[in-house]
Amino acid sequence: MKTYVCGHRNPDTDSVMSAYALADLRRRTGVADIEAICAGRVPEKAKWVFDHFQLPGVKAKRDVYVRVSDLMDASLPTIDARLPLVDALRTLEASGESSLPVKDANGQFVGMLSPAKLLSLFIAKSDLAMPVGEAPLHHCSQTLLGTDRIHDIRKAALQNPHNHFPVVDESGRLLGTLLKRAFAEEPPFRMILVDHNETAQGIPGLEEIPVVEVVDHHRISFAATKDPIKYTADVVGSTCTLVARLYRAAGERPTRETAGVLIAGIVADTLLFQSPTATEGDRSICAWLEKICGESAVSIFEGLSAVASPLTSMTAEQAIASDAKAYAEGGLKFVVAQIEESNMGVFYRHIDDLTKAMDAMVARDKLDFMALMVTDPVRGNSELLFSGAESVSRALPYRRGERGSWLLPGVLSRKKQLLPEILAALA
Ligand SMILES: [Mn+2]
Repeated sequence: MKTYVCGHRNPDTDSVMSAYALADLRRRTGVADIEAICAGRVPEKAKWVFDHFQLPGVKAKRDVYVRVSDLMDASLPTIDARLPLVDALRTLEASGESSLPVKDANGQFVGMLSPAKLLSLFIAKSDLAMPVGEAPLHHCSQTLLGTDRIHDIRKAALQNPHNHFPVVDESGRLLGTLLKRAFAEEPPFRMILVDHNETAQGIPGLEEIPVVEVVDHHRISFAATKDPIKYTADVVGSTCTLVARLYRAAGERPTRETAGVLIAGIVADTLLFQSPTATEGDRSICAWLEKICGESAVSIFEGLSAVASPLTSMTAEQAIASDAKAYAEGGLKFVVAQIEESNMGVFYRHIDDLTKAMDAMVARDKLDFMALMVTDPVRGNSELLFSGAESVSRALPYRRGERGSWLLPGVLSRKKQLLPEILAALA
């Protein structure tokens, strides 16, 4: 059974780093098949950290939906169409199944071998040395693609009178067999969530897979679970702080590289402890990690800050989407995106494209409004662009600057500073 460790959609550095480091810890403490993944594109800053510490990094995955190929029964044989029918029937008998798929010399699926279809041959006392491919095969069962989502094919398959479904790839090559009873089994994956706990913010498909652990520093909005799970939450500046504490609690010492990964997550989320979300707990665990890593938090933060900003390396829409969080509060659907940019001149040059992209995203996603917070971590300020629901933007306690953006002096945290103001404006 595979366990994925995954942060939120539109992943940030803390999300990716905490997934990587927690997977490493859980592997050491006995979870054999575990993999850190990234919900969508791996952000440039996270790539820099993995390159800097010469680590393989994490795999980007679009979703964790269970696919037909994940549930296929690999132990079931497939039958070569050139095999004498009598030998094919022996294979079928030995398998204990009532039906097995047959493939031709090129691996193409040709039909299902099923005794009921062969009765006419027995009545006519035909020669059972004939190649099985020339015997009457069963063709009407549902053929599945290995990439089909179980979610999409379950209903039709359960209504199908057959219990054996041939699985093929896009070119019709036989991959194996899916048994109907596989639908009744538990999904073959487990999830560990880091840096989020709301299903809506997680990787698509998450809702179908049991969550066995959560490590997070956000508000709790987690669904009731069937079984007890591990849940680690605290009011600290970074999920990596919590993961580092888990290492300590388990009596484990991260490697030099993993300590660096954890430092990167901490300084990225706390903006080198300048953010109001930063706590003494973040600072003290970071000091422990610096000793193990041999590199300072300041130098890692500088390395991260030098990575090209989304505003210069992406289109306006990509830059906004790279860290956009969706909310539904007070009957309104809205998105609050954040971009870090230590050169506000770059932001001013992009105000027009950003505004256009936001208007288009509001219309396309049928949002009530969208806010984009552009944060200058060096000077400790943010500016805000707003699209949609003017009643909300007017109710915010901010002044509008000469370039049309709202000025948010001293505001660094979307979660702790901006979101409460938006929720108050909605009320
Ligand atoms: Mn975080």
